[in-house]
Amino acid sequence: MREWIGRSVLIMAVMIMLGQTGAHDVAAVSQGSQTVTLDIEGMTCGACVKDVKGSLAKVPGVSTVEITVGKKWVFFSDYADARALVTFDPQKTGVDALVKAVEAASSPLSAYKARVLEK
Ligand SMILES: [Cu+2]
Repeated sequence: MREWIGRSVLIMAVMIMLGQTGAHDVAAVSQGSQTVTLDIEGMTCGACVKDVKGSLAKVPGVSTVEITVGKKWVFFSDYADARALVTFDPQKTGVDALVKAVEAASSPLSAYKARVLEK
């Protein structure tokens, strides 16, 4: 009898866990955010990173912008090897607008270019 109760508790726990994963998937889909990785060209210092990041963050529909730069000799930043991970709402904006926003951050001193790496 005791073993039977233990087993049904276990089955119920598994069912609850499965139910939760299902609900989580639905929530993720209805939220509808998309992530894209852009390869950014033309940045040479931390100020460039700030400019590009700010320009991307200003695009309506963009929720997060994360810029990572490469490493040279272990601790020097390699700005030539940079990427931006952008999360956005595909109903409000698109990859083309993000690429344009990176280019729009260009100044007479530095021209930035973006290329889509992964959607
Ligand atoms: Cu710079």
